[in-house]
Amino acid sequence: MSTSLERRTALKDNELAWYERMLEIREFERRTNELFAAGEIRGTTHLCVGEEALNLGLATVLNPDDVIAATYRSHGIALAFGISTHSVMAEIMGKSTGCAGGIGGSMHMCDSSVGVLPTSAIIGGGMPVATGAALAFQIQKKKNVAIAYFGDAATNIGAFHESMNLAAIWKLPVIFVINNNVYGEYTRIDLSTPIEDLHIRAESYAMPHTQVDGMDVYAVQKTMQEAIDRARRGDGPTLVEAKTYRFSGHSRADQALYRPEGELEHWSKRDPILVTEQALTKKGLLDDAKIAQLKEAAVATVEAAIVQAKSDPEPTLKDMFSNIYTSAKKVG
Ligand SMILES: Cc1ncc(C[n+]2csc(CCOP(=O)(O)OP(=O)(O)O)c2C)c(N)n1
Ligand SMILES: [Mg+2]
Repeated sequence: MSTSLERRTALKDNELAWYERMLEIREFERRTNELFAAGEIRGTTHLCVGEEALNLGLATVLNPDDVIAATYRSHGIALAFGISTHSVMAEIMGKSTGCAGGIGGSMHMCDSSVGVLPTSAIIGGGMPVATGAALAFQIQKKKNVAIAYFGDAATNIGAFHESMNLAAIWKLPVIFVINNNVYGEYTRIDLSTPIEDLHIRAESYAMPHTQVDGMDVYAVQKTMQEAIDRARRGDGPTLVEAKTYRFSGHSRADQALYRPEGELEHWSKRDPILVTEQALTKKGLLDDAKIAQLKEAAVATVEAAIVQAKSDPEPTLKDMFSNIYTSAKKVG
């Protein structure tokens, strides 16, 4: 079985592998939803369907020793960054073989070998963490960058403004990436936020900013590369707003019946899987037979991960106290 780092490296300059990983994320989310509905997984979950190109766009331009602090909607980030389907599924199922030992669940993905800092359920929680990681890189004179990855609604929270301000004044190597998927929980952006184009908020902090089509992996890569180059040169942070769409409801129980009529259908035409399929077909890298074959392979990969995770052991009671520290010593 390949390591997270190998799975990450396998994406390098391999466009077909980006598409395959997107298919894997899509199928993973489809099956995760089914497993929750069937009561086979406890807790809740937040699907990232529609955000696959953004996930891959980030994973393919960052180096494995760069870091990302993402949110509870990050199964796709975890898979794109290299964590195995089995490890992510086992975590969601609360099994000890999961990437957080089965203690964290759906909202807590992590793997330091590929720079995935623990994802956070607290809105805005990852932004000061990414900013702090960038400060550490700067102090250590390293050329690495940190990504803060968060939703549109999170730009209304204090941590966003505090992190942006500090990053700008200290020229930290951090890129703030808004996944603007139009909704925050059950509320459309126009009901919670007075502007639709969120990147202009960077003006308040004299920070470079831009907007990108988050459904197009190539566009994400290009935009991110510019921001990353700026950060590595020592020229400070950038705010990137990626326009995506949340194809699912907010969390597992939500059917998103509050969507305006036709909105989902409108965005479905820009489905990132479809957009990538069209681009790769045009380049002669895909045809209908190959698409069908790769889709079948994604189904098999995810199914194998589920079968394995189902038979894995649960964490023990003692594991509850592993990795817990008091001020001076490790408890468990
Ligand atoms: C500090 C805090 N406040 C409120 C919540 C409840 N909450 C969970 S998700 C969410 C909406 C976030 O929307 P957005 O930032 O757009 O991210 P998305 O879910 O669309 O990815 C809210 C308010 C929370 N988890 N943390
Ligand atoms: Mg949102």
